[in-house]
Amino acid sequence: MKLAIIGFPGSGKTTVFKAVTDYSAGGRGAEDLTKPLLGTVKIKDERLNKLAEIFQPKKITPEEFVFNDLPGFNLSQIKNVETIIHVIGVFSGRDYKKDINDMEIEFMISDLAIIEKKLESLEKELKSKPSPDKELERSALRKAKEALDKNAPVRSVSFTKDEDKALGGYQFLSKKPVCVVANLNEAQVASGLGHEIEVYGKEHGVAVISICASVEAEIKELDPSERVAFAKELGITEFCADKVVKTARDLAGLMCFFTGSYKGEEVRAWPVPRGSTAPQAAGKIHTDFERGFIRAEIVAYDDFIKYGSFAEAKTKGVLRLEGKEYIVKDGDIITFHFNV
Ligand SMILES: Nc1nc2c(ncn2[C@@H]2O[C@H](COP(=O)(O)OP(=O)(O)OP(=O)(O)O)[C@@H](O)[C@H]2O)c(=O)[nH]1
Ligand SMILES: [Mg+2]
Repeated sequence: MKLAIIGFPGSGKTTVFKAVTDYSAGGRGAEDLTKPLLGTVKIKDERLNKLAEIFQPKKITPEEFVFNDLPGFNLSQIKNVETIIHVIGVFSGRDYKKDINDMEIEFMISDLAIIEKKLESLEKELKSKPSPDKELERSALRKAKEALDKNAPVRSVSFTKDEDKALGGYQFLSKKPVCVVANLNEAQVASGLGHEIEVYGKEHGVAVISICASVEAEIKELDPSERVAFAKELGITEFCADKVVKTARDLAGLMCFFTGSYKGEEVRAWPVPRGSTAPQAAGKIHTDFERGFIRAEIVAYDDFIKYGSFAEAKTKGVLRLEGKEYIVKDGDIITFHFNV
């Protein structure tokens, strides 16, 4: 999954980026501000460690997400990301309600411009050469435009499956999930403003996380062994940076399945969209796995932990053979069989 951190200039995007990702100084030089900073985040998942205790693999590979951070206010480079992180500089006195609203408007203006232009060219095309596909695309675009004209984001529209397909090539910003990160200073955290903003988010259907990014970014600079003690001194019990990542993952509709074998190369968590079929999940590992999919051997996570091995799971009847139609569940441990 790719995520972009955006926000109005000086809102603390780069500070949030440093608090959240494994970025260490030395990536993009401060001199080249036109390029995005790239950083990765490995998802902490206790289940992966438990599986590693059983499998004893050579390495453990968690889910990994890529964040990019763009300087200033820049919407041009976020088209290809799955989830948007919108940082609001509450610490510098920004009005969070206004910023949440204004950013959504920026997304909608950008989408509307694309749609209007496309509709114009589609009208011309359809006049000279009728095509059912293009007609479907036009009606789907009209549906999106209708919402935007009423100040509603594209994500509020319910498209049919076919319409969704027809719009597959578009990357509407107001259709993407947004996680708002309210960047507070320490005094604001102490005053309970973070809680107030999160409540506001709940009431308005916006995912909001409040964070003191400058403090968390500073903690990140410390040696891992010192981090917890230092955080405790400051009264921080939970790193909000982790919450940002987990929330973004949920918003993107992702879950994960695991692969591994006893004393094997690696035990690994693979992120896939909820509702993925077994072949689609196999395709995450390799396109050959999807193309030549035969069947999948599956043990649910809890069953596997309970019985401690594939052999024992099989004896107890909880190792299942599933075919092409199987919908993968979060935590499934899967061995794919394929033929190419
Ligand atoms: N007091 C306080 N200052 C912060 C906080 N977060 C960021 N800042 C400061 O605000 C300034 C801007 O922070 P950045 O993280 O560079 O903001 P940005 O959004 O990346 O800025 P641009 O990329 O230039 O748009 C810096 O001087 C930060 O030290 C915070 O939580 N509290
Ligand atoms: Mg920046």
